[in-house]
Amino acid sequence: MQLFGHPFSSYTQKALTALYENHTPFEFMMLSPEHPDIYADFAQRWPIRRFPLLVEGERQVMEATCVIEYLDAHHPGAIRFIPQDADAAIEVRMLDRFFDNYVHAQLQRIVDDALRRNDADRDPYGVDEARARLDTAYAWLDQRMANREWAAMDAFSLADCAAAPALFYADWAHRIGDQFANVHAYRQRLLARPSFARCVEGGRPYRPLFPLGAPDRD
Ligand SMILES: N[C@@H](CCC(=O)N[C@@H](CS)C(=O)NCC(=O)O)C(=O)O
Repeated sequence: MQLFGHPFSSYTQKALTALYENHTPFEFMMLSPEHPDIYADFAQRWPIRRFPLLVEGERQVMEATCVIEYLDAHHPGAIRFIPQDADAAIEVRMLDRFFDNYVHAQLQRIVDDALRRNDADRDPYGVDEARARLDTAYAWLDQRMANREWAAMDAFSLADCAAAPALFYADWAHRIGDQFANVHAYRQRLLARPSFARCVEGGRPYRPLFPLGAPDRD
């Protein structure tokens, strides 16, 4: 199996967390200017050019959630990312969507805006909207996590793979308020999880790339 991605990319980290959880063997295909051939292969395989992308034989899987679904179906390990029970699986997928749409996508709007070179291309209205949505998401999550260790079904799952990089970077882009103690505690549990801690270490050398300035913590 090959995983195309970059160690500092949040969605790559989502897939890597699942791979590391079960010690699943794979080859990392580094997408960077130093490896133009790998990037050309990736771009030819997936013209949308969003990573990660998983390749196994003739099969290729786009979208981090689907990569994890694929791993769970074809390379199952001790940690099952999707519960067998249909209702439990719905809850896990629901939380995965929450983290992708209402945390991760909002943080990406803020980061993407900061990456724009020209002030004329900036979208302050959109950034304010993203920040407000993050505050709403933090508040909802804080209540949900009041008596929970993991996001869904009392076990580490796809939802936590989604949560880890989303909350890690969201806090950098739009600080999680001190009043959301349950979200902070959950983020710390995710950072302490060996699989995600490995992702954070892998991305550490690239922190100068963070356009808003990576804070001196984590
Ligand atoms: N919906 C995709 C999002 C992937 C995504 O946005 N990846 C970012 C890196 S974290 C990317 O490919 N950025 C490159 C670009 O926008 O050109 C998923 O879930 O995998």
